[in-house]
Amino acid sequence: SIPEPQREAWKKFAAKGFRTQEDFEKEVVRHVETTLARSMFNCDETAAYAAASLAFRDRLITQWNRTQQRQTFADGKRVYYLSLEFLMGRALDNAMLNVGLKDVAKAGLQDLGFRIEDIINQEHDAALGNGGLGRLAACFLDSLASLNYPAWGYGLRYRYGIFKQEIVDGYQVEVPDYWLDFNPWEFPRHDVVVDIQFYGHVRKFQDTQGKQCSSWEGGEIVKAVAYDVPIPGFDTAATNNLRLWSSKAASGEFDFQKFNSGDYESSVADQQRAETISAVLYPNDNLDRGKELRLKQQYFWVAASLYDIVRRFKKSKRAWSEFPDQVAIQLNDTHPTLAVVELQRILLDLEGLEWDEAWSIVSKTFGYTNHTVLPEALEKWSVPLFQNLLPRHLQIIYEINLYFLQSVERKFPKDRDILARVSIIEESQPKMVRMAFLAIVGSHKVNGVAELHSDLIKTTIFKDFVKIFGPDKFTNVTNGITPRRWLHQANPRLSELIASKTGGLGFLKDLNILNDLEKYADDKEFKKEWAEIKYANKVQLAKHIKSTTGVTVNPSALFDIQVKRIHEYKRQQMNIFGCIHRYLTIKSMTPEERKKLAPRVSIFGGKAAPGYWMAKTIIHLINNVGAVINKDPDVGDLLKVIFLEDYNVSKAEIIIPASDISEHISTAGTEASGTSNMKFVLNGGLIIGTCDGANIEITREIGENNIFLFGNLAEDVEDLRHAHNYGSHTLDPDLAKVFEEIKKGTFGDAGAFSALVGAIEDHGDYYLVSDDFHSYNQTQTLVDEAYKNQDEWVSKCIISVARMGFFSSDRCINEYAESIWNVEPLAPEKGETDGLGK
Ligand code: GL9
Repeated sequence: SIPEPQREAWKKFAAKGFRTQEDFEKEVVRHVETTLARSMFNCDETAAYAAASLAFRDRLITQWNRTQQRQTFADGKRVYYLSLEFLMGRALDNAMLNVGLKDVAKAGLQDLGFRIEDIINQEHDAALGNGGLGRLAACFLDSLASLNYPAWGYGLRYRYGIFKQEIVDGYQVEVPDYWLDFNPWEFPRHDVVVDIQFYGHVRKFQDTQGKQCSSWEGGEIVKAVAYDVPIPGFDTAATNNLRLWSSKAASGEFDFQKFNSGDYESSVADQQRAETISAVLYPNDNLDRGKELRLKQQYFWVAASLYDIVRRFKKSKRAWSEFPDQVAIQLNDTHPTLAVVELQRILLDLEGLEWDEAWSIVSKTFGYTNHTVLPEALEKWSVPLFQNLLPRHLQIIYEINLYFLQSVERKFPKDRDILARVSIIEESQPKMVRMAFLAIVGSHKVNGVAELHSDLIKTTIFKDFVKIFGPDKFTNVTNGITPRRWLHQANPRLSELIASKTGGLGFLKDLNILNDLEKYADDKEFKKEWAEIKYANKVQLAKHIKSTTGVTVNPSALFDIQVKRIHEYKRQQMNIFGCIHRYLTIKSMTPEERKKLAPRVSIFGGKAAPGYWMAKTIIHLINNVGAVINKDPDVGDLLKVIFLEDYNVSKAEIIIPASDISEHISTAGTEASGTSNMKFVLNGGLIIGTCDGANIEITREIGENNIFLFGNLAEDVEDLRHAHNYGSHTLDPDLAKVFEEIKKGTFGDAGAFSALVGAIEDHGDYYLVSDDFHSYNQTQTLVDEAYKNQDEWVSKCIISVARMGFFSSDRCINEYAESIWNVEPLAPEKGETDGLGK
């Protein structure tokens, strides 16, 4: 630290960050000319994007520094959100809006010869996530900063994010997403480097007091280098940190000896192997594949993050027993569960605490969020793989399990079966470590992400643990979304209209203010403006559709949208079968009858995991159906079927504000929450959905007159499945007609779709497509009817938006803070804000 007498000089020159348009332009030009070494003669939009981003980054880092200083001085509890995925999307627009200087930037860029929209569109999405789980983490970071919570995110800096999807001849093709070519939003911290150990063996020894000790030795070392991404809060100077770890070979160099002796290939192999750890995001959604490299990623990230957290704690010179008062760590799904074991290892082997003392600290520190009940998604790691990669951790897991099972035995001495059911080690061939069980045993709270889901985990997959630990350990925190990105940024017109009626942008900080809109639900003038905004958003999407698919769609038609990862449980197949059913109905009508129909555009988007063949077949079918229907002159505007390529966060920002109806039609009990359902309603679209996930709470909030629910209930799913397998399974007659048409080859080679049809016809229809098909179509007919009455439709939309306050991720984060983390916000002081021109 700088000595007192010199601090005045520092204060005088302390970075402030721009505040006026003139200062912004000055910063942009300076970055173009110095940082980028360009001039006004070769400054294209890419360079202007880079310079504008750097100007904002400078500002954010100033705020970041102050926030960190303030938090360090306050010396209070911090939250650490550990997530393997952060699906951030673009940063520039978000930074401009959160800092509150978008207008300044717009005018400044215009003065320098650029349109702000073009500049924003230069940015590559930061796509370090698969879907809902990763985007939830991103919304949480926004809320944590906006609410002034002292919080850090920890993740991996993948060189390749989720792949880009191209559609070639109707098939999905995956293209690597190399996004780091130029990323102005990160700060490499080459001084924050952690050595991470793998493999090796455990040495047992007695210390000088005769105590039995263990030491993990040998193996190999990989370096973790920190990259920091500033996370600005909305309308606050608080700027939090997302720290992403990148892997590097320990030597940092390739082997010159091998190189000189002509062994060129293996000379760089070590380096490459080390860098492989953080190279790619695994592209699976709701699926565990048990690959060694994935376990390596998990340990690498967890060990680096814990080292960092423990180092920060140790600076405060507190007693270890105070660790849980200073540190709350949230496990986003089971991916970071090794953190439980790693902290126990640090306390036991490195800090010399006794087992019980260490374990009491560990189990007060962690909270675990479960995001799915799908059995194929529950992580398990093979014991032999573990033994080889992390020998000491496996020992500790066995010990945790031993003490846990002993306590269970004491509690249920007569129940022998329970031990096998709840053991962290599954007695299979090979044995497996059940990560969810480890996470439950190692955490003080376990939560699901919507009411139904939180009930389901208590009554199904974690039932025994409720008996063991009592019901209070299990809780619900219904997911939320940030209204900053998903209303203000994605739908600026609607945001402005709402602001004009609710007294400014306050609703973005307290979303319950939306309630004020309800009194305009019958206001003619307001409804007109509302409808015009929806139409303008649809025109914008229609343009996007035209430019990417070549298909012309009518913006006056009902836009029916289903965008999300492609998965059988989400039932995009039911939607496309419904489109075929609609098509057949249209074909069978007289021209007079057709005139009475409401024109519809069915829009799909989403990626299939590269190894998920059935999901890829669904994409193929959607494209083939579109190719037939879209050029059938009998159909015209009455039905168009569109598949939008490469669905991602920035496309979602265009797509979501343009929906009239969106589909959230998972088999009841399978979608833990869903979050796009919330985004669509918040943007003035209605939804058609099953009684699943957060749909249920959305219904409770907005009222059942404002949502189109259909289908079987979660409580009936098991019986229906049983009946399919052991009773007689008759196909819904309309679905049978759809299948006939597919088999005739109307949509191309029928063989290509036989597995899709067969799963329903012959293999038990696990996702209950046939059971729900009739009520689905009937409900779609109700949607058609309702849409014809535009006046009533718009009122429903307004009322729904007015009642969506509950689904802000701010509410959600406050619930975590109060009921799980026990942390308080730490607001910036006035001066901190003033100095930055807010
Ligand atoms: C998910 C659930 O499937 C969603 O229903 C839930 O809304 C989110 C966030 O809680 O978590 N769990 C999960 O593994 N994914 C989810 O979206 N998958 C992906 O993120 C791809």
